[in-house]
Amino acid sequence: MVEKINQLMAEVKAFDSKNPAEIEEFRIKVLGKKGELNRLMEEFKAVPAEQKREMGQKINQLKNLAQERIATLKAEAEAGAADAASLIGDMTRPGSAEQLGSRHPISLVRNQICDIFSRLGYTIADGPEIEDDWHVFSSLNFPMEHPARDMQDTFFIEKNSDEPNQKDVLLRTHTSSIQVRTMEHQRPPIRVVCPGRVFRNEAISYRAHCIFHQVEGLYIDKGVSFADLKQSILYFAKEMFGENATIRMRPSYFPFTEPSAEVDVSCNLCGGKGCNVCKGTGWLEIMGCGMVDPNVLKASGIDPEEYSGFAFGMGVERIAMLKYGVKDLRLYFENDVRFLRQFDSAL
Ligand code: 2NM
Repeated sequence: MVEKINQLMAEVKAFDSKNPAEIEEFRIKVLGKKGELNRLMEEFKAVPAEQKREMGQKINQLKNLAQERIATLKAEAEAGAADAASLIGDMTRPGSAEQLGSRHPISLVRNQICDIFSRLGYTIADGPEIEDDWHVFSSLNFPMEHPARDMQDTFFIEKNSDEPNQKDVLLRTHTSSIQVRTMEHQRPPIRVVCPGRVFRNEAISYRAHCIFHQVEGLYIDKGVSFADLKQSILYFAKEMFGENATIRMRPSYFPFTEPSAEVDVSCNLCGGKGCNVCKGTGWLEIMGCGMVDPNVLKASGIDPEEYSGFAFGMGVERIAMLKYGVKDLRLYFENDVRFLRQFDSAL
């Protein structure tokens, strides 16, 4: 029996585990109801009276040793689990969401404009920001003395002559140059929208910037009329500003269109009654348009006797100001996140 007790003592001392289930298993084996210790207690009954005192002490020693050892191992296992948890965190916790950026309002509105015309069968065309005199001015019926050709209005990169030639290199002042390039390379029917940055030598203020964004459109086919233009623009206005939007056209002048018009949309803020945004008129100017001048068609190799077309152009900053109530155009260029974050739910 002494031998059995000594053997169990050695076993208890040697036992080591960080696994709570293993420790529990060992506890049941030694201290459980049908465990080794209770079996010893059964044997103890048969121990001769003169040995009982010594045996009893030994069994008690074994019991205390086993209880202490198991308690220590259990505490260590728990502490180890807490350490591991603090190291890798609670694996069942939901992950922290990645902070997403938001689209710039100019991109949002530019995409909306392009989408609306895509639904009317227009494709999107692209072109260079650095252009020549021909594609920005001469082919578009701008006379030599036109003020837009002035250094005061246009950023020239190379100004080689005051004669009409292709040597002047400049930053495009409108995206019409893309439409000219389209007409030069494609036969009608042509239906394109041309989004892009344009550059004008202007003093920066809340309503003007030297870099801004345009979307221009061009439709050329046999028998295209002003009525087609009006209906297309009305569709655009309703898609952009809501089903209740109406438009009006005022006669205007552009070198590249004849006749030309300025388009107003009914003010969606006051419903046409007049407010501070529409300055009491009930109308907001949104774009210019007109029938493409026969000289412009001819310059790009399209026969104006066979084909006619309309064109339109709008400033993306202006449309975005009206749509989102932005009061100062400079906000678009400062990239202040407090401004930009307001658009993270807008499409
Ligand atoms: C506008 C207003 C009216 C226009 C004309 C052309 C082209 F290339 F066909 F001649 N492109 N864009 C146009 C016409 C642009 O912007 C206010």
